Amino acid sequence: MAAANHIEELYVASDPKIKEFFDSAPPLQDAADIKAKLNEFIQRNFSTSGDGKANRIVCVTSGGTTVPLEKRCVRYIDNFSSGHRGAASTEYFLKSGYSVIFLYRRGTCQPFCRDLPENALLECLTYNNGSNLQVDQKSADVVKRAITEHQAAVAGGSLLKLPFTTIFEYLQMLQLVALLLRRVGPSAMFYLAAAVSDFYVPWESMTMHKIQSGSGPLDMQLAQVPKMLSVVRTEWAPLAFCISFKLETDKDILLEKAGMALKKYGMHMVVANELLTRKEEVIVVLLNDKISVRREKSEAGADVENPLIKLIVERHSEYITASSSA
Ligand code: 9Z3
Repeated sequence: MAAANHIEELYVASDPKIKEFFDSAPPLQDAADIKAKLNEFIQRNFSTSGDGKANRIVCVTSGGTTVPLEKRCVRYIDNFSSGHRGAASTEYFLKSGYSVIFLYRRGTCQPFCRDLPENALLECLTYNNGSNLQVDQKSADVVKRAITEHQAAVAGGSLLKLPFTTIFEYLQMLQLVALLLRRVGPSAMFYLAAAVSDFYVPWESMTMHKIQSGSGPLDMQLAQVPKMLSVVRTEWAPLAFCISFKLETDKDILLEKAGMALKKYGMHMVVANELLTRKEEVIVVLLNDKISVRREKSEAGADVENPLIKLIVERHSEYITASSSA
């Protein structure tokens, strides 16, 4: 039996494939709590009388979604995304005066922690019997920067972090965010950097228990995940500025596919990137232009997200101005 959509009072989607996806998805845990947090965050950071960057809210999605193979999930399909793009971009949006809803995959890279070693607790702290815990001298600068900048964002109430794991959680949360950000109009932005699964096992056709290995080769049919990009644009938050990402491993088809996504889903920008060079260069595809954005190699610690977010903030400003005079 199909599970009821837990956010039915907000439900909007006229495409039957999308409706079917949400109707059959397992209900999002803590939906009421997530909704309350979002409402409180939007109320704090957006006022209809305000203008300027301080009144803008961006939803940054980050990391990859999983596809469970069993309801009591032992195995799942995953993807490579580290969440670095989303975490770095969040930092630059915050520095540009935006409030950020950081919708991220549990366990992936976090804003302000990018420069810390993977095992920061054990590698950055020292403890000699009887003395206090101390930050190792060689890690002091990077730890101070991470803590100060993170505390500033948290104290200012401009960063809301919401974790997801599965494709079901991600799309339900994206829907919730989009429907609630609708009232922010053109000052809202979607920066959809999460690597979203293209195929999934529908909940109702998924086995409850661990798939047994004794039954020979695994033969499973995966359904296509319906594309939610156009529904964000046309139904959930039609006035928001929308940026999606296109990832390919073959550069010959990258720009063509990015151009197709721009038109098909009505995106304002598509950021095209190749797997192996994604930290060096991205190409921003617009209706009448393609702009290459590169990391400034001569600057220590420079990353491609810095010039990318500058460009996006400029274009978002133009979009807000054009929307208010329309
Ligand atoms: C991206 O293309 C991101 O830039 C990366 C970032 C996932 C490559 P990392 O997390 O990598 O820093 O390691 N994200 C979107 C990929 C995606 O799933 N796009 C869909 C598609 O290509 C459209 S929504 O069809």
